[in-house]
This record gives sequence, structure tokens and C-alpha cells, in this order.
Amino acid sequence: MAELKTPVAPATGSARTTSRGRYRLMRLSRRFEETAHEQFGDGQVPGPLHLSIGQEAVAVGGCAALRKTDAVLSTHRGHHHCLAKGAAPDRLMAELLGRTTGYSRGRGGSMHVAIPALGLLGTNGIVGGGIPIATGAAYGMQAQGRDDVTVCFFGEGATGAGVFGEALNVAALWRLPLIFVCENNQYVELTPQEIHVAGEIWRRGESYGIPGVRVDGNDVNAVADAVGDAVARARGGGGPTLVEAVTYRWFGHYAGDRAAYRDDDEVNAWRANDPLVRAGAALDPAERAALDAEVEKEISAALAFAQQSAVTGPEAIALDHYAAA
Ligand SMILES: Cc1ncc(C[n+]2csc(CCOP(=O)(O)OP(=O)(O)O)c2C)c(N)n1
Repeated sequence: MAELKTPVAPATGSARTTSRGRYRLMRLSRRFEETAHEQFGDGQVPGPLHLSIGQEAVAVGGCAALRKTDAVLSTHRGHHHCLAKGAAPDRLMAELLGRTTGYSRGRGGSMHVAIPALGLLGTNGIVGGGIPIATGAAYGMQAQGRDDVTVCFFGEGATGAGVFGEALNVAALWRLPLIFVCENNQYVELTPQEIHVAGEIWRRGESYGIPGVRVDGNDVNAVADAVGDAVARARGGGGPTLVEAVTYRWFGHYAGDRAAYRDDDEVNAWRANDPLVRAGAALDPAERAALDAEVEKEISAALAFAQQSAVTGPEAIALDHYAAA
């Protein structure tokens, strides 16, 4: 099979540091997922789909201070992390639709996206699975004498995994350049967090000497400031930080879950606290409309690219197992 030639469009510079850039990326993420959801409904997504709609500010704010050479570890709910780290929407859409031009040649779907050239070291179907990988990535950066950092996104459900405690210990002991970002969307699969999570997440690092902070995860600037401070400290050798960003998952756990276990009033209150609307309030309405129109074009092009790409066949299974000698 020919090598993929589609250029990667990294989100760098003003894309994540200005109000305009942050709003645009959040809008891109929102429209990307709405489009993927429609495709899922049409039977075009051959795999599960977990939507992060309502949580865009955590990813965009969380990646705002990052360079291409910094690493990000994502989760099963990771489209927004991928886009915020610079993934091209066309190749990401192609992955979801099982096409040969997808980031993993259409073999993995949304829970198996890795883009090493952009520092995106993987979405992950194993709850908490990104945490040890992030710890290793941060150790590698430190061992190589680089001033790059690793940001590890995970849900509040993952804080119950044993590996979280192990990672906090090692990260503190070795002062690793690692930022733990707990994206607390308040539901762990189909049950509210109160059933699974004891104590205060942002204080979990206290006894290890890891500073922690809780932020409004629907305020992109608040997330960017908190994670930005942590990134600056990590780059300077100051070690890890734990950031808890409180947000809300608008849709069910997976596409198809009608989330009947939630109260309408609760959902509506969180929808009224839309992080995208809040980010857009900083812009002139005409500028916002122009950005929305740009995003619409980009999403249409991404979908067309995916739809026009070849469907991945069984022959792809044998590719990429060994590095070229
Ligand atoms: C090790 C492991 N246990 C259980 C599951 C099944 N599972 C998938 S998502 C999920 C809940 C994750 O909750 P959270 O970490 O809060 O992330 P969110 O879904 O809220 O984004 C569970 C239990 C899994 N994928 N991996």
C-alpha cells in the first residue's frame, strides 16, 4: 500500500493562544463530532464512538501551551484532544469511517489514533491506559535532557485505577515533566461519579507533594491558565501537577446510549453553560460567523475526503508490524 500523502495541519501559534484561535478549535471539535455522530447514525462508523461534546474547553485549554514536540495522552473519548494537538480533521474522520487514509489506516477507529509526529501518543480504549504511557513519555523527555512536557488527559473514573497512584508516586519522586489533567465530566460510564470516586480528585497528589488545582472546565481560558502554569513549571524542572477540570458530557457514554439515567434539568443546566458559547462571547459576532463558516467548509471537506477514500480491507492487517531495517 502506498504511503499516506495527506499533509498534517498542525495547530500551532495563535491557533490556541488567542480567543479567536481557541474558539475556532472548539467549534471545529464540536462540528467534527456532530458530523461523526450523524455518520454513526447512518451506519458509516464501523466501531464505537464516544463523544466529548460539551468538554471541548478542556482539550483546547489543556493543549494551549504545548509545542509539537510535547506529548499528549488521550482516552476512549479523545477526538477533541486529537484536534487540539493538531490532528487534521480529514484524516481523523477517515479513521472513524474505516478508510485507508485514516491515521491508523482505518484499522483502529477513534480509540486507536496515534500521531507520533504531532506528539499525540494515543487515544486508548483501556480506562487509565494512557497514564503509565504518559509517565514513561515524561521520563523519556527528562532522560534525553529535553524541556518538553507530557500532558495526560483522563476521566474521573480512571482515578480509581491503581496505576494512577503508581504514576503519582513515580512522577513526584523523579520530578517528571508531567501534567495530569483529570477531565471530570461527572459520569463514569452510566453512573454518577459519587458512586465511584472518593474524596477530592485535585488533592490526590498532596501527600506525594504534587500541587493540585481544580478549575472550571467549561472556561477555556481558565483551563489554559492552570495547565499553562503547570507546563511552565514542568519545563523548568519543577515536576508534575494535577489539574482537575470540571465539565459535563452532553450526550450518552457512547453514541447510542440515550442517557436515560440523567435528569433533564441537570443536562439542560449544563447545556446552558456551553463552553463554546462562553468562548465565542469574547468575539465580535461578525468575526464569529466568519469563523463558523470557515469551520463548516473544513468539516465538509474532511467528510468528503473520508467518504472518497478507499475502505480499509483485510490486507491492511499485515502492515506496520515491523519497522523498516
Ligand atoms: C480497564 C477498563 N475497565 C473498564 C472499561 C469499560 N469502560 C469504558 S469507559 C468507562 C468509564 C470511564 O469513565 P471516565 O474515566 O470517567 O471517562 P469518561 O467516560 O467519563 O470520559 C469504563 C468503565 C474499560 N474500557 N477499561
